[in-house]
Amino acid sequence: MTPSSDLPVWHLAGAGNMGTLAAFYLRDAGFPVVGRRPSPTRKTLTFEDRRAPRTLDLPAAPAGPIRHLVVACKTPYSAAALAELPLAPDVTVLRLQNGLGSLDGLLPAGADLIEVVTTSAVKGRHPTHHLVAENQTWMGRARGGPAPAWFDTLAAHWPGLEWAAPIRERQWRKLVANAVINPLTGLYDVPNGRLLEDPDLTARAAWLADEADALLGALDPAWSGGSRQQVAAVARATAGNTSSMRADMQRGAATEIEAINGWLLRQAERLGLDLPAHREIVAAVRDHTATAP
Ligand code: KPL
Repeated sequence: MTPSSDLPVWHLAGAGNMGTLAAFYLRDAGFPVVGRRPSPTRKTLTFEDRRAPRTLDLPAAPAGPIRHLVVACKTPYSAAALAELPLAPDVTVLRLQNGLGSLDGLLPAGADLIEVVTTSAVKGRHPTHHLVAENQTWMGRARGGPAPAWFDTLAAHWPGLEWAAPIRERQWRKLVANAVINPLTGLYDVPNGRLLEDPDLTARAAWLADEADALLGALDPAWSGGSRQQVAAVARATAGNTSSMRADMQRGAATEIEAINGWLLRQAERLGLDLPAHREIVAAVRDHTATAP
């Protein structure tokens, strides 16, 4: 499809695995997509099935205010990625990140923040990214509300994309899966499925899941709980995977613990609740990161 000049131009902050996948779908939908690097970048997407590898050129961003932005960097780099970006006062932001609250205080008051939750998986490193699983993706605002005008065009080119109004339940489900699987697999340096096989890890996972349910139930009495089972289902479906936090810890990179379990702890503190399992695991991950070679 040929881009037309009245289509939104999407700026990409964070051209890692998920950001690159989003850029391909946006381009397929006919939207111009530009990178944040000073020079043009070429990306390659490869597939599990027999589809031929595809390429995408991300031109450098034009000058002028940014009205449409995808934020897909790892959460610890959000502030750096957004610093000095010329955001329009009413910028639309697609947040494609783990955890919650990573853009709090970083966007203009009039920004339209659209949260993205996906069960698709992409692996690899710039400039080649490999689409491992193309599953479901939901977009929506925390407060609910209708889809923007461009959404249907994008959904026609983004397999499994749906609008969720509101999206909070999906976010909380994903958050709990990440809050249990990611730090445990990172600290013990095991694939996700090990949580179902090792009795000690299964017990620790249950403790983390139960605490998350207690907190989320206190935040919203309509929360249906059941996180032990939900987390086990995700661990089963991704049994052979290296979680993103395990991968970060293996290469000594900053982890997303503050946006995942840290978010749960901040909510608990507001409500005067203690979450000892999450408190301990956050401390352990911080220690690990601080002492990494
Ligand atoms: O989202 C994930 C992650 O690794 O960040 C899970 C669901 C745990 C799959 O690995």
